[in-house]
Amino acid sequence: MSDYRLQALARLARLAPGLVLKTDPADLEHYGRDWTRRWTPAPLAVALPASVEDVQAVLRWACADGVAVVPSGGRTGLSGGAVAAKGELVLSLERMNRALDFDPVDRLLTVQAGMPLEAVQRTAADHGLLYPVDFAARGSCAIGGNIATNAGGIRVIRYGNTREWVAGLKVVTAQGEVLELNRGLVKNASGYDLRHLFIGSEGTLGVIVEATLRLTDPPPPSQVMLLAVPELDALMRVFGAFRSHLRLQAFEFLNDRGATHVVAHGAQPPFAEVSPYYVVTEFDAASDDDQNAALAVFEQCLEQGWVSDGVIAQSQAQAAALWRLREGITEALAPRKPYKNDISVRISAIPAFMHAMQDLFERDYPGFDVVWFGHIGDGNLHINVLAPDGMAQDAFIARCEQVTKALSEALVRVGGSISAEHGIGLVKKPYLSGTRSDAEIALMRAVRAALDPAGILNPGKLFD
Ligand code: 2HG
Ligand code: ZN
Repeated sequence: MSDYRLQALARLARLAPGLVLKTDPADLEHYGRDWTRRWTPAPLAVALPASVEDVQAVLRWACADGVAVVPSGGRTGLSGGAVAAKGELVLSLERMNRALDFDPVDRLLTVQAGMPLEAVQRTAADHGLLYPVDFAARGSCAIGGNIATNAGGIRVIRYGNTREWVAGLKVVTAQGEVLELNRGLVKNASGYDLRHLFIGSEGTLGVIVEATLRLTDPPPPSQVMLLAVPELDALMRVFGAFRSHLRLQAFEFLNDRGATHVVAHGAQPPFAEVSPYYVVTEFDAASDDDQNAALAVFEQCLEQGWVSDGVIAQSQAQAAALWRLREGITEALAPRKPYKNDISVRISAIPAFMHAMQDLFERDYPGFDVVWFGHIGDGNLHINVLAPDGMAQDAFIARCEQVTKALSEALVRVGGSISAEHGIGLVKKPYLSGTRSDAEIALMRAVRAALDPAGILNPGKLFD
């Protein structure tokens, strides 16, 4: 490290004595990467503040010294938004992980940004309420990162994205100012709602240090069902039937390749016979009427030939086993370094779009292992492609990028999005202009320049 950099870090340590600063190679590697595993981590150092004042000091120092800062939560992101590969300072909110306040009348929980999602959910449950955003990375991701990507997950169909649940935000701007946005108000018609600008901003506009989250009633008892679906066209028909007769909490699908990998990773095989597609759905089942409705809709789907088999969980353990088939996919595939797409189209466009995608993949990924799964009830599909044996990683990524270009063009035609929930980060930057117009991107740039004139916050992410 150059003398200048060392002196700069020494100055930072003096300015914020509460800060933990790490420069060990193992720490730089650990904090410099996210789940993308595509870039070699190379941060300058890792700063772990204990307070909002520490965060302010870091950002003031970074502005003065022209050091780029990468805000960092649980680094479970899949788009490279939290990667530090160019000498940036990683600003990890890991130590700021406590619940600060709960108000039972407002049903608001205020937490520090580094709190893991699962801890937020548990704290809400301790107060007899529910924080309903949920997804497989719940134990490792941090609420600040969830907000910075407007995280979605498996219950969006019922509860919406993270955005719906943020009633207030405390943000430190690039210049070290503290903004208190919306302060938990239900109604607030006093001009631009800046809170929403920071939600989904991928660490480019400010550092989220605290969030005031809305909580809701705990969900009624539910049941989990796994369905075998024989063909693509039947997926949305089953969705239509289930949605019109039941109150859905989740409606997820996976293809047989997904099931194969999760089973190889320890999950129970779904049925005796392999099916091209599977659905995992969860719905309210508070009464016998609900349960009968579920059986009736299942039988109706069976008669129509839209499902070929099904099983309903008889216990919590069985429900967890069924969920594992869907939620275990990311972990099961991770060692193979899959190339990921996370796209969305309107729900009504899903059937035609899935056919277009299937044609595209058959043409452009011949012989590749293509795993499809995701939140089909939200119009959100995940596509994970595995490199054929022996193909070098660079050649594989280059090939996948070509397919993503074609996918992005198909998305333009239907007005879809290149990122439904993972964010643009580094991975999807080349395709942003397929989802957002030139005018929109120009305005995004202007907003970023207004909030961070020195360009220190997560440079190179979202757009250059
Ligand atoms: C999920 O829905 C996550 O499980 C991860 O968004 C998706 O690994 C992926 O591509
Ligand atoms: Zn997802």
